[in-house]
Amino acid sequence: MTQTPNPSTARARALVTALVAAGVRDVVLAPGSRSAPLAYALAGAAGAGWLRVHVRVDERSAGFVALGLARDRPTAVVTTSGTAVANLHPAVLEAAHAHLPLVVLTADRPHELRGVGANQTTDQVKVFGAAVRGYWEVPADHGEDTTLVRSAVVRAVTAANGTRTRNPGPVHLNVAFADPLTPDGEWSPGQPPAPWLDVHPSRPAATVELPRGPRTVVVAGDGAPSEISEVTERWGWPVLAEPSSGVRSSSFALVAGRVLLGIEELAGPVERVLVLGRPTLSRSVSRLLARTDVQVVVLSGHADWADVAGTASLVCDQVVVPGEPSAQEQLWWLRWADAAAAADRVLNSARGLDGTAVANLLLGTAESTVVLGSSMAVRHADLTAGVGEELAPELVVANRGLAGIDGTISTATGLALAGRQVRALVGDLTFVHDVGALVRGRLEPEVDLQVIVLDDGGGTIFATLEHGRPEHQGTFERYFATPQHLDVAALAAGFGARYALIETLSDLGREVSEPVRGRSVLHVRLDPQQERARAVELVRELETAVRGALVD
Ligand SMILES: Cc1ncc(C[n+]2csc(CCOP(=O)(O)OP(=O)(O)O)c2C)c(N)n1
Ligand SMILES: [Mg+2]
Repeated sequence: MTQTPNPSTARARALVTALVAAGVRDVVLAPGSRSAPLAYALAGAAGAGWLRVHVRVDERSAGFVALGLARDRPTAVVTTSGTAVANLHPAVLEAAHAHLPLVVLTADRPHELRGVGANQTTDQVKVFGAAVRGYWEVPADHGEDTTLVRSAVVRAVTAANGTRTRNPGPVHLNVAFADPLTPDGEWSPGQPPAPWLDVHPSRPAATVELPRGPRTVVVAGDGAPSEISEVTERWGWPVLAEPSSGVRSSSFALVAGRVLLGIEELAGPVERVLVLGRPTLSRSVSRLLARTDVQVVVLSGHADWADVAGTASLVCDQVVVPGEPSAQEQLWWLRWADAAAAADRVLNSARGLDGTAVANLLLGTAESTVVLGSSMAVRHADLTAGVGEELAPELVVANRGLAGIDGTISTATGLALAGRQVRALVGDLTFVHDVGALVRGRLEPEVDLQVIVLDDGGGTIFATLEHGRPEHQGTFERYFATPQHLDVAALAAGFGARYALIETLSDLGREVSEPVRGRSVLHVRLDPQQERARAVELVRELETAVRGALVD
């Protein structure tokens, strides 16, 4: 006869069952004692093939691993109580701004142990503040009825998916467990549970007709509505798409969009701009969107939308543009296409190893998923490659929600665990920020992840901003660039990852033509001074070439 499980064990099993019923298939778990009932229940569920459990020691990293997995479907991350919970905050914030369904499950002491000096006990109630789409509390003492647990989980996962709200994002379930925390016997669950609640979206997407006529450009940022790339083909307008927008595969997407938009002869005549997703990478896009003489139309697949300057006059899900491009529209497109062709010639002219060339090569040949680190990695990619190529939109990923330089290797690991082959392009500081994510648990499966480090003596991006001006030279190195003593080879070796020094573009070409197998680190050593100068010079060169093409 089977014994009735103790309350914490019963609650944990009910929680895990409800998560699976609600569609969660991956859980990232960091170890702890208060969360033990969940660990045992997850082990049982994983044994029955209900879900996969990925075990990580560092909760900050675990949060980002779950974030990477959450790109494909809702993913849960489980921690014990105390500082473990707070370590999830960066990933929760990124998920909030990137609209990713991250289900945070934190273990807590029973509420009567708060504020009385109990070990590893703090106030976890709404600890993530406004960053989560919802907070649910499962108390330790609500009896044996599991309906409440089911109800909380289904509401939490529904909120994470944004099914009713069209506002996907992170959610927090804080679950109190009373002793005993260990089960009395093993759990061998049978068939996976069927969904017990069928939740439908609250209303269909709204479509608005947009007339042809005004000189229009499309700017696309991260989080652009999916499948929009194809639609842009019918519009016939120039598309200036950031790498992670999913819109660069449009045959109307142009390279060096941010340079083109910085040229008055091109940007000046723009009368209307269609914004897809949330562009964050360039000042020329922000300037365009701040203009009051331009009609700004925002397409958002979510409840909220990006309109930093407050200039938008229309927000909708989709637009239909009637008819074919007029002769005038075709000329407008050709003018931009010629300008981009001139930029493309500069970008593809023979040159040595620099950040842009690395990004160009990597995205130009991408069959695997490419994760772009914040800072120059994503900007190099933005300037150059992967435009109009056969690049599946979902292949380029970047944490643009808050553009942190933290958690990039962890995010890439999550994507690899989702079954993708992943190459991550990161700066040296971005690398060291999350280098701990290269560690592999002895009992965890290997992941196929290649990290390409642009090692350029710290934060090159700051050299491209005001801080790089000669009058700030005295503070630049120590307070902004922050070069580190980094032995990348030794670090890779310490984590058991393969290391290769990349000295030429053909070295890199060889590496990226091979499939990604296991963890590897490709080390691109760059001269800091040259790289900083190059970042500024290349933009000047592109501007000159584009202006030249417009005069011809
Ligand atoms: C978590 C976090 N801390 C600080 C910053 C501010 N920041 C932006 S870029 C950058 C330097 C990045 O250096 P590196 O990774 O070497 O990239 P590079 O600029 O050289 O391309 C810093 C510190 C940030 N974006 N995120
Ligand atoms: Mg750097």
